[in-house]
Amino acid sequence: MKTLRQYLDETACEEPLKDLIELIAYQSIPIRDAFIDNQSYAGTENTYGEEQAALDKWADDHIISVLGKSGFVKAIASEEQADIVRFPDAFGDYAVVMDPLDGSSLIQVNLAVGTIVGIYRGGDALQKGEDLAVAMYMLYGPMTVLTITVGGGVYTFALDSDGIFVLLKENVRIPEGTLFGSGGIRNEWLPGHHDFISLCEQKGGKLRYSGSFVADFHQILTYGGIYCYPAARGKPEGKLRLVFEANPIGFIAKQAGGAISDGTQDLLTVLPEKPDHRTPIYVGSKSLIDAAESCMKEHN
Ligand code: FBP
Repeated sequence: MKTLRQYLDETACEEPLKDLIELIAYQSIPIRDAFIDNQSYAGTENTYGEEQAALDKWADDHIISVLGKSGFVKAIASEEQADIVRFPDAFGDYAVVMDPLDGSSLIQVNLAVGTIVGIYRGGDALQKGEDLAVAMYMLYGPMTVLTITVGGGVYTFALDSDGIFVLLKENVRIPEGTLFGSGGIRNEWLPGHHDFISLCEQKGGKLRYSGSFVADFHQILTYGGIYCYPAARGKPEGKLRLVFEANPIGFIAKQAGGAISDGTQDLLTVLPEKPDHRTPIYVGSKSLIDAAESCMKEHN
């Protein structure tokens, strides 16, 4: 089976970028091994006022330490850090954006969670999603699966028993499906979102919402459909973060023939104002994104 490195050697990526991608992907092994000793909450809050799981902090500290020592990375923007972490003496000129452990409320219940990563050239972490060089996530489920794009389509790899990522699927395309999942509290949803979810239900769509954005997106990538975390009454920005969550996942979705929106526009064209820029998110099959935007427009 083709390995991750063999796939990367077939792409236009420069050698240092291939090395950085592999370095990040294989941190999934120590992160996976850290689950058993990091089941509780850390007793601290992140910059969003969310309780940090011990594994959120462990994965964040671990990846920042590994990347800092590597010399490849000038800047890291992490969901678990209030500010951008800088390495001015790095020889490389990449910037990494990451959600070290997405879906952390599911750690204690042993459901699938993941690590979301985006890589930019030019050392600046606050770039538009459409300017990503690489978007990837490692999903810790029954298998450890890496989903990646370097701009030439989406590929998935599984970690084999020798600890090597081997090719699972190539040139993955998001089907036009009907699965749907929505965050937020129904009686706080805005009318446009209410209408959209009713439309999904009228189409006979099945509800799929686990509490982990990355796991729910992986289901959409496979079967088609849509994941939503909408704006709500008093929460016009929704919950999720543009830089660490929306952009890498949205870049993968677009490379797989899908789309990402905030309900009114392509999120990959939005320049982040600050690391903790929050945004409503609709990501998945193109036709459902178009339908969601139409529902929002009717109520504008
Ligand atoms: P983090 O776990 O990285 O904070 O991510 C946010 C998240 O957990 C998503 O993975 C998930 O889809 C959503 O929030 C769940 O939110 P809620 O509990 O409000 O439904």
